[in-house]
Amino acid sequence: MKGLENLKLRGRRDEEIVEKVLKGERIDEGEALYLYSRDLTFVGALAEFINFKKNQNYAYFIVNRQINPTNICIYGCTFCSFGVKASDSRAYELSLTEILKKVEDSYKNGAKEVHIVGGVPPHWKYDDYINLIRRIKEEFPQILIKAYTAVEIKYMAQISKKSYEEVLRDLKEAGVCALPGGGAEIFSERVRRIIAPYKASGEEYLQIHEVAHKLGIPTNATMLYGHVETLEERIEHLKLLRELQDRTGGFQVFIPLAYWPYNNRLGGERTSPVDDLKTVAIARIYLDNFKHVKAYWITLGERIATLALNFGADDLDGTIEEEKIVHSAGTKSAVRQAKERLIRMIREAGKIPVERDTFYNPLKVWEG
Ligand code: V47
Ligand code: SF4
Repeated sequence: MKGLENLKLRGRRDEEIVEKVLKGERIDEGEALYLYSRDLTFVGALAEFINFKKNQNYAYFIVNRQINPTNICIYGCTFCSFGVKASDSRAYELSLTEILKKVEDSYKNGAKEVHIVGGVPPHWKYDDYINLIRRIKEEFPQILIKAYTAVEIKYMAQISKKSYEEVLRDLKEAGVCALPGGGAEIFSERVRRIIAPYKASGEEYLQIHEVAHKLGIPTNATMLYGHVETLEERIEHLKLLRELQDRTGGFQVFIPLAYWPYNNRLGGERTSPVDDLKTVAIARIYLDNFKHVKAYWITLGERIATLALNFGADDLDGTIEEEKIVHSAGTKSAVRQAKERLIRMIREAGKIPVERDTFYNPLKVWEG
């Protein structure tokens, strides 16, 4: 990739940032914040320069299936349109047989991964969480299981009186190979008091991911943006992730999640395309110790997700098959994508599609 010589610089601050990016040095929090005031093409060019160094022209996707076993949840986060009380007419809970059938269908269609995340129901016992994984692994030993957010893991530790380490060891032994990044939202206590006062705190989220990394379980990291947080609070969130990644190297990917404001108590407005793309790009520039940034097409929509591949993202997530969390909050994206469509989106962005597994091992490259 070319250098950044054609960029229009607006002053000393721009020069300093460009110099750092060219030298592969990290930018600080003040610079990350400043980038939000710059135009999209400027931050996009810097982000793509870095993305190219890390991933060349490749962009990834996975054939996977998301399973949300239940929407019953004790936590009542105000931004969430998915979780409901057990007494709610919308409450559902899949049986083990139904879940295994979903995994079987997807497996037959070439799925390499199941992503399991749900509400936290008051009646689930510790063994329910563990047995679900064990049964999937027994029936489909080839499929990779990315399961349970830090929120669910904290709850499991609470009800079993086990440490995070013991819970994570049990999950690993049962068949979990990676943790998804959900539950991070925004780490700031001020924001959490408004949007998620009861579930695992930011500090607990980070502790659980750190323990997972020490046990050799890779994890993903997310940030839910576009509700009541300030730009400073977004950057603070990224700072905490970058610091943990410096200590462990266990994060595989960063996933910015655009907030959808419908059918929940928090309400608000949708994020703008410029904000979405800047957030992807600034994350790509600031998180120099993350290899991958995901453009999650469910929250971004297919069009912005495709564009994001030219603004620092190198991964689209996957075929998904079924998604309830963000669809409850109003996203108009499809619930599934054919593999061919993901390949087309990546090609449209001028990148080379790579089908991957959960760990970003390439399974097939569509060169040419
Ligand atoms: O933690 C909930 C988010 C997350 C809304 O690790 C909402 O590969 C937008 O984390 N608007 C769960 N987002 C999903 C998640 C995820 C998804 C895909 C891949 C991976 C991965 C992780 O969904 C929750 C929350 O941050 N969410 N409500 C909403 N109204
Ligand atoms: Fe429950 Fe998760 Fe929704 Fe919070 S975001 S209410 S923990 S399902």
